[in-house]
Amino acid sequence: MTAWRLTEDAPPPEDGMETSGEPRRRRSSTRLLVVAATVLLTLVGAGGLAIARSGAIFAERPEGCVKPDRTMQLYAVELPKDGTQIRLGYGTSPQTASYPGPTMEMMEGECVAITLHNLVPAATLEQLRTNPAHPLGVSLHVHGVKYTQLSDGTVQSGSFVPPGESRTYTWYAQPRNKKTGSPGTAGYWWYHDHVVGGPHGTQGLGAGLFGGLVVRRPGDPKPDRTYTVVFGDRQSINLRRGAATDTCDAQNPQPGPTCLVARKGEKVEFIVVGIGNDMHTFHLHGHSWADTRTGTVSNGEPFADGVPIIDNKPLGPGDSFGFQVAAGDSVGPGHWMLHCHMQFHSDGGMSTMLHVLDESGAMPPGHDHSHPATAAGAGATTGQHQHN
Ligand SMILES: [Cu+2]
Repeated sequence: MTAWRLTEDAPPPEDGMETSGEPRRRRSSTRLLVVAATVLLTLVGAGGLAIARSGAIFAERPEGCVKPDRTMQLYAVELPKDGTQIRLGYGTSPQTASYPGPTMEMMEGECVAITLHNLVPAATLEQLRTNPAHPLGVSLHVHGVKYTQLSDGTVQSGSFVPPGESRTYTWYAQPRNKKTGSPGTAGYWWYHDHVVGGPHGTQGLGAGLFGGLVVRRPGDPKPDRTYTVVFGDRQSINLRRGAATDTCDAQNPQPGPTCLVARKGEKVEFIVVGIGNDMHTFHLHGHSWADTRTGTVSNGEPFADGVPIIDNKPLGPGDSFGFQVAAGDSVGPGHWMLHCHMQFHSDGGMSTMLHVLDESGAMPPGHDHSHPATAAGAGATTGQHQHN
């Protein structure tokens, strides 16, 4: 059967932010002075200082971000329940909210202002609240890049969004700086709520308020598509287990949080994140990657034997990493399993598939596939496999 066919034509990775070109160069000493003076003037003259809910005065933007290069809108919404579980998601529009949320992409040197609109009903937030004294709201807390207290996304700093309100968060992808010793911010990161339910956003995270962030350095390899894979509690991948982790339609697979699909040879990027309380190990069948910042080794460079090539990587809560692989490289099209390698986790349903189609976007004959957990319901009987 050749039902598997990817019809859409090389879309941008998810519906995240697109980078707006190369970061500006602004690094002569004279220029630095001017910038420093501008920062001061901006802070003092243009409302660059703001008073948080707590009453403290904080800078609005990190040093180096004179003004945002880009702005974007982000919406926190309530999604249909998963059984009895309340589900929330971030989206660049209320209609496209999902868990994980949109994949964010920045270039080092870029500064982005993200306005978060809280459309989650107060009653829903009340249900998720673990302590009646805790304020109702959602927030945006990010890992890896720079932000001030006003963009911390916590109750303590007053940087959250009550129901029906909006707030702008500023992220700065600080570049490397030899003078200060800054290592830069390029890497694979994530963002999440830090307020829903309690002071650490545990209920918000558990409900779906999280997403991936990649910060690139000029010259980094660009992928053809990006998938964010979040390993969490109760043997979950993106809060789903078993059959629910993979809802690809064989006739018309649409890339998304529950459909990891690519054509052979496409550069597929994974952003892998751990949430919750469990340790995991991330394993992808048939593909391996370099254990470097980008998960790649530069083409044309002599192979560095000091860089391990791996196909399995430990992942603790709050950890994130990423890599790129050429889909089906040397191994061809097929249904390549992606799972947690802690055996009781994979046995419990912590397993999904990367579907690699041929170059024309079709699944070659003989590659029928059914997930064990879907086999009974879907009536499929071929291609069953064990997840371990
Ligand atoms: Cu696991």
